[in-house]
Parts: sequence; structure tokens; C-alpha cells
Amino acid sequence: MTRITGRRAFLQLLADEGVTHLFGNPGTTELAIMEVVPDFPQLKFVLGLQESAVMAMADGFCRASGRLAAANVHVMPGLGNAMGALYNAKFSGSPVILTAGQQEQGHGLLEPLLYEPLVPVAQPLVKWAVEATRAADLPRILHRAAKIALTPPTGPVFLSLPGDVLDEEVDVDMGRPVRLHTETQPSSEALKKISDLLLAAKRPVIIAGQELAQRDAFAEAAELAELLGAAVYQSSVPYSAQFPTAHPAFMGALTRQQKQVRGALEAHDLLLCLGADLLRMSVYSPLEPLPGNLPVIHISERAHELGKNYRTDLAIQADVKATLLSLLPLLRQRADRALAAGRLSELKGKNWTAQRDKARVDAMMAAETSPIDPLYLMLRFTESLPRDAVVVDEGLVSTYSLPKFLPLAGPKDYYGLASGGLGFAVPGAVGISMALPGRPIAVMVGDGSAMYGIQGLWTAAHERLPITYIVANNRGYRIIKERLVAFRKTDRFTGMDLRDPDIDFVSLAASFGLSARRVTDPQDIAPALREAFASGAPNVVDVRVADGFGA
Ligand SMILES: Cc1ncc(C[n+]2csc(CCOP(=O)(O)OP(=O)(O)O)c2C)c(N)n1
Ligand SMILES: [Mg+2]
Repeated sequence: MTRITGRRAFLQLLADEGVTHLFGNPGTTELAIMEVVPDFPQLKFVLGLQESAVMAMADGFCRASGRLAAANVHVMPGLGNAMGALYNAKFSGSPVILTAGQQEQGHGLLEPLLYEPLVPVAQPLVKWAVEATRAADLPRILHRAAKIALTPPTGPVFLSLPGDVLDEEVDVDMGRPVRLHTETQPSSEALKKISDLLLAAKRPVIIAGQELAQRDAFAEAAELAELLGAAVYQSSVPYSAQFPTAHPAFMGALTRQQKQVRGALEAHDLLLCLGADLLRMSVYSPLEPLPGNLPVIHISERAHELGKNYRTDLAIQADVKATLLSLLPLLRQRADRALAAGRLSELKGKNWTAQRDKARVDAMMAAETSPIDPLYLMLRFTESLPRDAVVVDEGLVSTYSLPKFLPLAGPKDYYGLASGGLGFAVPGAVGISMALPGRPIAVMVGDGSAMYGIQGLWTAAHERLPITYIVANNRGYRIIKERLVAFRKTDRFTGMDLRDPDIDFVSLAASFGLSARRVTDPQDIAPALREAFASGAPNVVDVRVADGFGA
């Protein structure tokens, strides 16, 4: 038994669970926690200036480390601010223990300032939400929260911490962490079924998903593609790097346009979905992205994703890496290597490498255009990246072509869109940088997107992180304008221009303590970026790019 206060038990239990970073923004209801933070040097407190940024930083840390992180926000308004970023964390599967201080039990009944029940607010976006009612329950609650967050499908959990619970002193057994062994693999019958189907296919295609990155299974997925001579597409949502781009089987990313996806898949007679949510789309279309007669094998640790939307012939709930490690020996014995090599060489003229070479020619044609053509910016950006750089992408229209140029070799080389909600990139990069010390971080973010998480700049400066933020500044919401024209057939743009006044990102960055420069001439892109990366310090490069409508 340990005699301990609720507030100390909370932090001690986070530390016992292996949490090293507590992202937060304090208010009065969190004072009990803030009072004892200095006594836990093993827990680094990282201040974010708005709860959306706090949550995104924790999400970024989890995405890049695969480890638990904690985020603490201020009662109802703080939780409300964090919700959009929490929605992102749900889709990136980030094991964040999100907590909020709460008014003392009983006092809440009086409806004081800031009071609102918190659990029902957080609940729809987390795997578990609970309010502690006794300090004695904290060990059980924290260990359970950590276990739930880390058990596939991984994801955030929420705890409400009333003031009286934090201040109560109790004798408790602090318990210990539990980790589930979830490296499950299919039965030998299921493995045989998978290999029979794969070997019988003449034109197999693989969709590579984020679980390949999370479980570090790139080498296994690449060998599978080689044994089958299968084309590989990255899944429709670019959560992370999901397959090595230079591999001859890699065909690039699937878009979220039903017609394009269906067109790409129609060339095939078997679809193997590896650790992805199958064909997650964005905008409605009456056309199904999956060709009606294409058989599907889906392997994922997330049961919810299996057979969710589409007819699935073989649905396997298992760890992708463990499954591939058992499947590969079977295929090594039975695969026809000459046949597979022949199939792969057929992909040569149209794979990612071939597409990149073509895109380079197109980009060079736009080398002199003013304002800068985003296609050319992406070419120069990817050429200027330092070795070992991690790219964070929230560039919308400006980064349409980024996947064409950006070579990805490892599972932690890239982090992109997860939910469709903006505001991840600027603060998320802070968490990513803290999870991957020593790696330079390059953020390519739209001017509109940057403003949903701009407070992250201050934390990047405060923590002196090696992050270069490149703002693809077209002074507006270009994607929304393009969609208004495409879907509604009008160009009367309301609420889509960020002009009058223009946002001055150079001064904005300077006010947060970051060095910054502006680039308007295409010739200056490469030298400016090289200098920015070489600084090793947090900095901003504001690049004026074409808005697509003549300016
Ligand atoms: C939190 C949130 N608010 C609003 C939107 C709607 N939205 C999607 S893209 C976009 C514009 C983004 O602008 P910018 O980053 O400058 O990229 P651009 O469209 O100019 O390429 C907006 C407002 C969203 N997806 N998420
Ligand atoms: Mg923009």
C-alpha cells in the first residue's frame, strides 16, 4: 500500500505506464496537477497555447513513436477546443490518454463557471471515457486506460478528474501496467486459403495500409509483392508512409475519387488489402469504388474495418506483420518466381518511379511561372530535403503532386491527413519531432490549414525543435473554390479568400520567435529551403503559390 494524493497518484501512474510526455494547457481545475508536475522529472510537460494544438501535439507524438502520450486540457471549454484534433487522433489510432480537470463533485451541481459533464462530450470519439469518483480508483482507471488505448485498434481514451479526487489522500496499491500480446496470426487453414487465392490470381493488386507502418512490416509486404508480381497501391488515406515508393511494384497512391479508384482496380482479378481501411472515400459519388466482381482478401487488426462496406471474400483479423511472416514461407515454396518477375517488369513503364520521371518533366515546364506553380514547388521541395527528413503534409491543392515526387523508404518518413479535419500539421509536427529526436522535420502546409493550429509555432520555438514550416500560400481556400466550381458550377467565391489583409506569415512567425523568410521567385525556392533546413532551428518559409484562379 502507498499513501498518496490523487494528484501524485495520477502522475506516478502515467510514469509507471511509460508516458514520457504530458502535453497540456492548464486552468484552475488543473492546478492540483500542475502543482506536482515539477516532482516528476521523468514526465516532460509540453505547453500548448490552445487545446486543439495540445491534442494535435500528443497525436503527432503517438503517431511517430507508437507509444502512449498524455494530454491534459481545461474542463469543458478546453475539451471542446480539443475535439477536432481528437477526431484526427481517433483515425490515426493514437493512444493518447486525454484528461481534463473537473469541478469538485457536488460543486458541479451548482453549475459554477466552466462546469459541464465531460464524459458525454468526449465519449463519441474515444475508446473509453470515465470520470474518477475516488482517488482509490485511480490505479485501476489509469492502468485500464493505458491498456485500452494500446490494444488494437489503438486509440485515444478520456478521463475526467474532479478536484476533490485529485486532492484526496488515500492508501492504495498502485498496481502495474498490463500489455496484451496481440501479434495474432491466422490459423494454418486460413493461411492456406490466402495463399491459394493469391497464387491463383493472374493480376493481383495489393492495397498497402497504415498498419504496415505501425507494425514495421515494409520488408515483408515488399517480399510478398515480389513473390506474386503484384501491383501495390498506397491506401486512399495518406496517414503515413505505407510502402517503399522506389519498389518496382509500387504504383502510387489511390485517390479518394471513386471513378479513378475503380479504373485502377478494374485491371485486376484479386485485391489484397493489407492493414488499411478499405477504400475510404471523401465526397459522395453514386459510383462504387470497388469493381463489382473483384474478389477481396482483407487482413487487418481492426475487426471494425473488415467487411465494413464491401463484399469481402476472406476477412482475417490478425496482425499484418505476424500474418506476413507466416504467409511468406508458404509462398516462397509455391510461387512461380519467373512469372512474378515478368509481371513486375510489365509494371515498369507505369509504376511510381516512371510516374515521377514524367511528373518531373511537367514540373520543369512550370519552372519559370509566376506566381510559383505548386507542382514546381513540390519538385524543388523534395529535392532539397535533408537526408532522414520526416515530411508532414497538410497542403491540400498545393500538395496534390507531393506523393508523386516524395520518395518514402521507412515507415516514419511521412505523416499526412487522417480524418479530413485541418489543424494537425503545425502542432502535430511538434509531437512528431519530440518522438523522433535528431530527424529534421519538414512541414508542407497550406495557408488556410496553418491557421487552424498556428499556436503550435510557439511551442516549436519554445522547445527549439528542428522543424521547417513551409507555407504554400495561395491566399485562400483553393480546394474549396475548385470544388465550388466543379460541383456547384459557380465561381462566386464567398468566404474563401484570405486577403485584405493578406496574412503575413513572416511577421507572424517572427512574433512567435521563429526565423522566417518569404519566397516569391521560383529560382529562390531551393536555396531558401536548403538554408532553412540547414539552420536546424524552428523556422518558417512563406512561399507564394498560384491560387489557380489567375493570381
Ligand atoms: C477543421 C476544418 N475546418 C474546415 C475544413 C474545410 N476545409 C477543407 S480544405 C479547406 C481549405 C484549406 O486551405 P489551404 O490549407 O490554404 O489549402 P488550399 O485549399 O488553398 O490548397 C477548408 C477550409 C476542414 N476540412 N477542417
Ligand atoms: Mg490556401
